[in-house]
Amino acid sequence: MSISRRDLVGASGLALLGAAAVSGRVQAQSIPEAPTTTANTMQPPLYPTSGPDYQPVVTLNGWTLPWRQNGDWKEFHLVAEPVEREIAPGMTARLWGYNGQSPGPTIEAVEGDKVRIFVTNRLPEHTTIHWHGQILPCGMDGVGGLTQPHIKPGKTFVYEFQLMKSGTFMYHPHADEMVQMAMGMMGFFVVHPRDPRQHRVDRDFVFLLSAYDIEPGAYVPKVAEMLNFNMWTWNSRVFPGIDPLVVAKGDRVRVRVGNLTMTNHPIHMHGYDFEVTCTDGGWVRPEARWPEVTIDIPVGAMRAYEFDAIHPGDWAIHCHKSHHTMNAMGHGIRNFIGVDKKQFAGRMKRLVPDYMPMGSAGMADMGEMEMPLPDNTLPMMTGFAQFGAVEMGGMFSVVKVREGIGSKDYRDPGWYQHPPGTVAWEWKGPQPAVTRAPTPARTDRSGTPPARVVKPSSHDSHK
Ligand SMILES: [Cu+2]
Repeated sequence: MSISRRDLVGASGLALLGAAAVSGRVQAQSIPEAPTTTANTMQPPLYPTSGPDYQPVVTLNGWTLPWRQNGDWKEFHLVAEPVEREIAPGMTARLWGYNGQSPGPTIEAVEGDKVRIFVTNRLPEHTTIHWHGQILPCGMDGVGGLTQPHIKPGKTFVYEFQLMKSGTFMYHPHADEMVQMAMGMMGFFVVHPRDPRQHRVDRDFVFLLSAYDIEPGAYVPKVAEMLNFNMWTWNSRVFPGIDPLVVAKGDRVRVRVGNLTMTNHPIHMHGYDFEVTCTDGGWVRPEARWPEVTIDIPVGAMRAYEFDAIHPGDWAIHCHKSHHTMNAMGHGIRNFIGVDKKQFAGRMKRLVPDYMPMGSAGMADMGEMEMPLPDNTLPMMTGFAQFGAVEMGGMFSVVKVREGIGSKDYRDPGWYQHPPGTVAWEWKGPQPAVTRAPTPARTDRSGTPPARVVKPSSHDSHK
């Protein structure tokens, strides 16, 4: 089938965007530089120096992609490439990402902006980028094979579209998607309102939920994976490697969470109730909001919630699936609660001098113990705070609300100094008497008590 000149004009998106949004192809004469970073701590927000004012977002353990203005267009350059990401101190993963990191840098722009995004492929296989949630010409939607040819290794493609609405969006490949997302290819795309007074907040945090299957001791995730992920990350980091969310008392705060894992995550924040104000579909009308303390983030979706930071403290924020606040563990671990392993341990130590019996009372001892682990492996749960071991891993961090933090200051203020008399305290008086519940009657395997309980008879006692 031959393509006529008229078809090419029709494909440039004029019908949707109107006469003002002419194709910028002729202006795209050089590729802007592709900034890159390997820093794994939060980089300072990128305040706008021209155009409409906005409160920039901060990306946990990440950064915002600088752009250059070229005529009417904001030009960005993403490079898809293999990266090394420290998941937390003690473990590095070999992932795929953008501009030196997984996830890629956050793209920030303003409603109405025309953006031109150069995408260079330095992966060993082809890729594309889909702009999740954006309203754009179909040919810019980034679905390999369906809306564009794939970007072959070594090639650069150009995406051009106008940002039709403000909100929170994501970007990720739509080519060999299961593999490329399981390797860490994703990023946030935040569009600020043109009117800076709309939806204004004082702090605006973004992070993406991603999951990996990395065998203890390995560096590269398994990609032929459907459900068995063992690293549950925010921006490809796990606790205690996740930045705290530092907030000044009195701030209006927004937290935007996108989920590109293969399961849902109920994100729970302590100390506050809050409301969802935005999804990847757009802003939620005030009369349609309801209070929550846990927000389920479905697969392939974003939720932004807001609160007024009026309660100072160190407030936990975490996924409420308790196995998502743990790192890789042996799936074959049996439940030894209630089992006395002392005798067994003595015999094991003759064979294996380092043997440590664990788990007879629960697994909390694993949070405190520095066990020998294979190289490049994190403990199943770890992290310390001012009162001891936190016994967490994976999707866990702390919202640190403090008085007197500067409006542009995101540095960790340390642990919260609790006012005297406001911390749970140990009872030192007489201990309560231990009363035991009566032992229930024996039951058979079906759970129903035997029809007749045989009592020892005088006949039996003579045997
Ligand atoms: Cu989760």
